[in-house]
Amino acid sequence: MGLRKSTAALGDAEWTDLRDAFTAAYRLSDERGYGFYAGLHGLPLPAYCQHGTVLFLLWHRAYLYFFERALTDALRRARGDPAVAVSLPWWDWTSATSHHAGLPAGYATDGGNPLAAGPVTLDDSDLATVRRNLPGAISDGPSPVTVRDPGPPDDLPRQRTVTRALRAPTFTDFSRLVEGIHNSVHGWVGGAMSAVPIAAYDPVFWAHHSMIDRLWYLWQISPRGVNPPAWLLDRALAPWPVTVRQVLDVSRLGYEYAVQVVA
Ligand SMILES: [Cu+2]
Repeated sequence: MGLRKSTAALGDAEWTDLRDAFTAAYRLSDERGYGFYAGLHGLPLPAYCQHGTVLFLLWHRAYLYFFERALTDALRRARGDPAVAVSLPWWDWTSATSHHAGLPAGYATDGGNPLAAGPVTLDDSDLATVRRNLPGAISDGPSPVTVRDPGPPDDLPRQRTVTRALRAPTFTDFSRLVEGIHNSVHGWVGGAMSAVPIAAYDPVFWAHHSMIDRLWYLWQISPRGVNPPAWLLDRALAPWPVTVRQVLDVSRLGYEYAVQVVA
């Protein structure tokens, strides 16, 4: 069972595995690689992501699940070790550390950290579109990477805002509230993360969405947690070969969330 931990709880070996896995995935230019997964969210078209719909949480849970498997596969191939595995950590932007320091230290921009920026592997026409419409989202030059422009750390969402969402009485209410909080963090990170078509090229996208998925899990196991409406349960979550019903139980997907550490 994969254990997704807070970024504040990862040890040195886990950071090394994560960095190596991203690096290995960056190097794959086919459907096993980073560019393929990042691209499914927006550019290159078609965009599959679900925002502003009741499928928001459901689609992104499937997205994280298949991406996490791809990361693990990439690391296994790179190391020649079929036993290694990586789990996506979550970035708790409500924590005291985040409200003081902003982005998790492991994603910080410093010499050659693969988690600081991701390669934006789009063709020339899509790159021109991004540069025209989303200025400041990617770096200049022929091999662009994602850029960030984070806001003041204390502007990140607060625990009381999350607590209010966790009291939502229905799945659709909860989904709508959490998506709003989620949007504010995308905007706070700025740059590529604030633009849906290329947000998933920034490696911190996955830590942010892991936090969102975890909040849904916490709501699911709370007394208020209920399934999405019955009419939704057999909907497919394209392009993933799974239905809504199949992503409801994280233990069935083979992962769980570690208990929060104080940070
Ligand atoms: Cu998002």
